[in-house]
Amino acid sequence: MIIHKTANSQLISEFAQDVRAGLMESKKNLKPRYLYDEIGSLLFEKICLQEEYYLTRTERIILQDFSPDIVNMQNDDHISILELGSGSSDKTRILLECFLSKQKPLYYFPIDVSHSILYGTIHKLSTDLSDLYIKGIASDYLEGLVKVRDFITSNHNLPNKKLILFLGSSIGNFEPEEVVNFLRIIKNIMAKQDMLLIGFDLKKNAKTIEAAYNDKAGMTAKFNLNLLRRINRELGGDFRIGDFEHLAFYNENKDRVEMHLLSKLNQQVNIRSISETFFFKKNETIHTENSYKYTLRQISILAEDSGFRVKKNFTDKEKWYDLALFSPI
Ligand code: AVJ
Repeated sequence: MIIHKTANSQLISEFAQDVRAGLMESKKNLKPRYLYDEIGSLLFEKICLQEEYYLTRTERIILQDFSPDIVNMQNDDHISILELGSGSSDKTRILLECFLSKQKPLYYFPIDVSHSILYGTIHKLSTDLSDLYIKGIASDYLEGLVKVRDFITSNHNLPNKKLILFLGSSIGNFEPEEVVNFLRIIKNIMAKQDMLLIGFDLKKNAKTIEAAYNDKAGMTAKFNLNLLRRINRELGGDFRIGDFEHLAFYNENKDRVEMHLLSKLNQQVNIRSISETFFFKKNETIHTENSYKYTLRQISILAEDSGFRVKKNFTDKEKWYDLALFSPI
């Protein structure tokens, strides 16, 4: 945890700082990464099981259908697999098993900010898949990538060709002005023969998209509202959860789903650890997440803008979701 010293000499966390800054803005907002405390991560896993949340299910189908093709596109070269934000590695397993049918041993480097999730994943995968060597890296994406790259270059017995996975449409959380920069940094860490496989949620009718973020079981609502509970737990907030509601809609002009927490009434909220009081008007919202949706054309432009070309798109029959294989140019 990064600790900052404030003017009045209180020690407050980065989370506290970001909450204060986000709630002081004229359009109140909180960063999506704070949705994922332990409870939030469990709720997200439940979202992935909901009928309306087509993203996970569709990505799994694409991996089942096309893993052999993805493996074949590596031309029998031995590769090491790196994964950004591996989470439970549930779907990745399909691809890992497919690689294992062609190359043994296989080296897999999951990178995830959560120690506890990594630990569970490593344990499970290594008991189930012999011939899979796993080295988990608990850090954020780019720091983890550099670490793994350096590890691979200094160990001559490891395949130095890399396939980097970035699944689950996590790229959708990046703002358009950030995403090119992020991909360029990844490109600079890659060698010419390496490849990058990215999961993109594709544009489709608004109803289908909105249903995915408003599931009937209320998991997405719980996930979103948990952010307020987290502020109450960790920062001594006094949010009355029942006085806020989950709001998610597709903003077609901006190609994104927006998730907000809406104040049902005029109210004020105190947050003890930062000694602040925030005022909410009736229907005012806290913007908690954007989830961008792409067209195949936008994906190809994004690739070019960041120094890649799309080697191949793997989509489902309905073209709801795309796994794009990028290669550096
Ligand atoms: C993990 C960012 C891909 O945007 O669909 C799911 C997060 N938010 N339901 C997404 C999320 C609400 C998810 N990503």
